[in-house]
Amino acid sequence: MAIKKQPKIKPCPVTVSLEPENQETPVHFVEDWITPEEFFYKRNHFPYPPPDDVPTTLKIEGLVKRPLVLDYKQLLSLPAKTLIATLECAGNKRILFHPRVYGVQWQKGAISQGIWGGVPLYTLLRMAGIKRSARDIVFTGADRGPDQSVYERSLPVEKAMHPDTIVAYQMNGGPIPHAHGFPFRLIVPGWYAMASVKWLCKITAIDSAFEGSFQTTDYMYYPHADTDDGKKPVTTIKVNSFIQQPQDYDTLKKGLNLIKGFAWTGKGTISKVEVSTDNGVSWKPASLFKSQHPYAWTFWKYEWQAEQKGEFIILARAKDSTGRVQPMVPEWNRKGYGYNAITSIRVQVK
Ligand SMILES: Nc1nc2c(c(=O)[nH]1)N[C@H]1C(S)=C(S)[C@@H](COP(=O)(O)O)O[C@H]1N2
Ligand SMILES: [Mo]
Repeated sequence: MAIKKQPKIKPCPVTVSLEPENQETPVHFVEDWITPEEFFYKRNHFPYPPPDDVPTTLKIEGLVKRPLVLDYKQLLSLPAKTLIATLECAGNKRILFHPRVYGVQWQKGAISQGIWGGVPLYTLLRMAGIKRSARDIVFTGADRGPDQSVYERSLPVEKAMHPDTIVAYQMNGGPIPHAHGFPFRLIVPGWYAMASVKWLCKITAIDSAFEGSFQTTDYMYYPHADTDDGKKPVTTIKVNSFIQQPQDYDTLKKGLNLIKGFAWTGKGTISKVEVSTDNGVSWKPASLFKSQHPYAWTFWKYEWQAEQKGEFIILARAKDSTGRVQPMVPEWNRKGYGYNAITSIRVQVK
């Protein structure tokens, strides 16, 4: 009897919550630079906006000389730019904080990478004639909370005018899927992904610091449990890494074992990844596989000759070209953002 060809077995997203939909990428099993839509993590504060409620036009108003309303075709006719950028939720790895913190209990998969195509935001702001008095640019999504609250975030003018901050209308070569913000979403490479507003329908230039709740209450680092002293906004992605293989508490055989993963940063590029197989006593450099794209993650691998049986703690520590290094101890904060302590797993060699 002929052996039937097996269908290709695929990973699937890891569900964190369904209403609203929050799902992780199966990060141990992504081998590509580009995360396909079916595995792309999803992070939503509100239910999805019904597709018919999402405007098909983008408004640009506030402190501009020529307020604009642009449709899909008009946006497509403007000079476009394509970039590969990592999106990482500021709450990625929240579950690892000690003491534990409240919020969506993300493990290590609130991170994905897409090819984003669209128009640099500065092109639109110049077309509209942004005024000198503008200080913050506010981005409004079309999704609504139960009390009609809105998802809004701002960028300071300098970051808004950065040539790589784009209003995207393409993800991975096609129109942006509804869950990821069709028709338009902001992409802010290098910043945690709360900045990349989905279902973008309005851009407003204002002359003061924006004070919406997703900017002043959420997405702030609160270093203390019971006071707001020392609070700071969450912005740039910290240097970080992930071990894809082996997995935590795997059992390995004596001999050659491949340790691999990826590393990323929101500032500069990854310059080094070091691996320790003795809980930090000694460190060896991993081989890096860098993308041409400055905002893409870097794959790394290290071949470990496991000579002895026993239990081992394997660590990975990434450095970036600006000199930032993953710390041994994460910066604990009450809302659990920006966890980037040295990546650690435990394995048994039999
Ligand atoms: N309009 C809108 N934009 C949003 C959000 C949202 O809830 N509503 N969530 C933000 C957060 S916190 C993250 S991490 C990313 C998630 O993008 P994704 O679902 O495409 O992966 O979108 C950001 N943009
Ligand atoms: Mo997020």
